[in-house]
Amino acid sequence: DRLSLSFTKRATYAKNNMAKKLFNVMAKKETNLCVAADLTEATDILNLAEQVGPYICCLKTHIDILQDFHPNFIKRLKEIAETHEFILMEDRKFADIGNTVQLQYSQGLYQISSWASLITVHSLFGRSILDSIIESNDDIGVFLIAEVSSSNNLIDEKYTTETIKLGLSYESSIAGVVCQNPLFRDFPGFLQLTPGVQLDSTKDNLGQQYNSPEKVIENGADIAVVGRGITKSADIAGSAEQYRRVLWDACKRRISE
Ligand code: 6AU
Repeated sequence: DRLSLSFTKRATYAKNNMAKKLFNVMAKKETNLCVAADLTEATDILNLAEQVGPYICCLKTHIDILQDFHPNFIKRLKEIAETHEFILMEDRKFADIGNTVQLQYSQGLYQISSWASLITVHSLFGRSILDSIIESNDDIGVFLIAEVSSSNNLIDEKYTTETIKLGLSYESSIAGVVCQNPLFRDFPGFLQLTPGVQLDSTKDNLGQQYNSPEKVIENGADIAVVGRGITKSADIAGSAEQYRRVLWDACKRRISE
């Protein structure tokens, strides 16, 4: 059962390079916190990255919400990621035919394939979406979306099960799965990324649903994504440190080897 294994041990099971890297960063920095940098100005994201850097394993962006995107922003973000040893994830949630996804992934304003170590991908379009991404860049860690945190979403059990199967058949490119439940306990090389995490709230007014840090770890999360719980806090660094500690303590309780 992956839930009882240490992250150092799980790194040895990972077939995907980025997953290996992520496990090792998590173990070294003692954190399973990923911050969702959902801010619209470049300097705000850079300031956030500097403040939360010491406490996170991963910083997740939605690059297309930036009002003032410039390639220099990526250069600076990469420097901060290197200094604080965290990994960049672009939460693009690709969902289209292979040809279009290839263009969205490697062309356009954002050139995602040139800087994001991790990306999110919908399983909806099947194998061709993964083939097209790997053809553009085989040194990528993909998180496949198997479940979502939004209320009244349309994903059913079959879709979730088929998503896990698809992921398992692309072991060397899949870093893990975005989900809310422990769906793949027998595959210690995969990471479970769980969003919808907040200490002070159970929902927002647009369908987002939150669980506590303890609850998501109990539900199998290896990495918890926290956005507004941290970005809206008056003390960003203090709040990131607090989420890191609560998540890590909860995680330590389930690890026995
Ligand atoms: O903590 P929040 O609600 O401020 O932000 C949650 C972040 C957002 C969402 O785009 C993302 O997590 N997210 C995802 C991801 C990571 O793919 C899936 C999902 O089911 N729910 C969700 O909120 O950046």
